[in-house]
Amino acid sequence: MKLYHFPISPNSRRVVAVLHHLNLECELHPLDLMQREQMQPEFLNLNPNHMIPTLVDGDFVLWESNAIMQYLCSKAPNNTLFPVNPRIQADIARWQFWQTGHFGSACGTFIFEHLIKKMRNLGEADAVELLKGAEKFRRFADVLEQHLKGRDWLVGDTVTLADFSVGSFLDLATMAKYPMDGYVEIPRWYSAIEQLPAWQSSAPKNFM
Ligand SMILES: N[C@@H](CCC(=O)N[C@@H](CS)C(=O)NCC(=O)O)C(=O)O
Repeated sequence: MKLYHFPISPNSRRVVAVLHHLNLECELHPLDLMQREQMQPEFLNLNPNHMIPTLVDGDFVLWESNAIMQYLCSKAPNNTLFPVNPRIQADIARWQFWQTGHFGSACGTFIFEHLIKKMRNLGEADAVELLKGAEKFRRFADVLEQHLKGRDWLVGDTVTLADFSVGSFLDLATMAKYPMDGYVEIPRWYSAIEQLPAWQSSAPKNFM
């Protein structure tokens, strides 16, 4: 298998963490998004959205990080990240969709305004966008905070794909200045993710 990725992207990192957690063999092929390497014709043939992560497994090409994570679990029977149980899988998928549709896009405003603009010399952060972003962030972070009360992990009593998917965006919380004040459960839960060997070994090297 071969994974096209960009190490600092949370969408990439969570896939790499799953590869490490499951001990799966996979060649990691970084694409430098700052150099627009995702626009190369060979890559566009694999993913016309020009987005990483993208997995190639023989003649099967898969994009969308959460789909890739689920697919990787099918390669490791009896894994506990995505156990073969319809309700548990639906619960995990619920958080993965929630991350993509809501929480990740709320974090995305801060990543764009505070990190990407800096990396690409696109000017100062826009105060109006940050205000709108903070409202959206709090709406969904409040749901996460509430859910985590009395729980170690998002689904059941062990780490699952849900934690890697939702947690992946928190690695940029300080650098991208998410409005984290007042939250207690979210940092507690994320620090448990940070202790996982697979999360540690998936960390981007030499970033900013
Ligand atoms: N929903 C997608 C999002 C992937 C995504 O947003 N990738 C970004 C980097 S974080 C990307 O490749 N951007 C390059 C581009 O849009 O040209 C997933 O979960 O895989």
